[in-house]
Amino acid sequence: MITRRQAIKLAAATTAAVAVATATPSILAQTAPPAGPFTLPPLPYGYDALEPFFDAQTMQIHHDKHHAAYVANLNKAVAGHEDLAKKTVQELLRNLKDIPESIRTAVRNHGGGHANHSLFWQVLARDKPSEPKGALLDAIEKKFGGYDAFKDQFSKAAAGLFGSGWVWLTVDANKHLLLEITPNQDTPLSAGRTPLLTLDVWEHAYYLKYQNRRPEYVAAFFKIIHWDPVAEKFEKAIA
Ligand code: MN3
Repeated sequence: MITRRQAIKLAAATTAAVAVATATPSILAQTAPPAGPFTLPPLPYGYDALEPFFDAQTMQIHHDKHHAAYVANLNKAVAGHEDLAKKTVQELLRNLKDIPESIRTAVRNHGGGHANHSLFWQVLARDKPSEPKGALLDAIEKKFGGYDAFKDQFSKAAAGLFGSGWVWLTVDANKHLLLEITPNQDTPLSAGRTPLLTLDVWEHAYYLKYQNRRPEYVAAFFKIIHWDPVAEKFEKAIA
């Protein structure tokens, strides 16, 4: 025979068990990110492909954790907005003013994070020509006074960027090259420019290998720029 006290305890335990059982699926449903519409592009090379300049551990965490989180959070932001889900992330970022105010900051931050990293992976490679050529080189010489001068100005911009952000080579509406910096995950796309080349200057991009030595990270970047896709984007932008 159970006492009244035992019966109350049993009832409480049963209620709690039921509450846990019914709560669990809805907690999962809230925390599991929607599978789309945006997806994490695979790295176009192995994690260790850019060693010793960018280390494998940083590449793995940077792509699989940081970039993945921007994609997941972008998907959360656009959930329930069917019209936005049909657009590319670049289209969203080019027209931020058209995004509902309630999710505009989330799209700017996480959409920016997705688009910026997607470009960043594309413009890196080992054992490719270390300098631009052709029409892009001509434009760099005209704008910056030579490739070395460009490299110097870009490196100084990266070293001097306060906090977290990105350094860019872009093309403006008049088809002129620009050197730009943006804070956080902002992108020159939102200012009407076409990004060609970019460098992630968030600490998560270099801290494991370079700690506070950001200039060494920037110097390493210049050894592994893949200029072919940069030149292709330039030629398309000025066509
Ligand atoms: Mn990053």
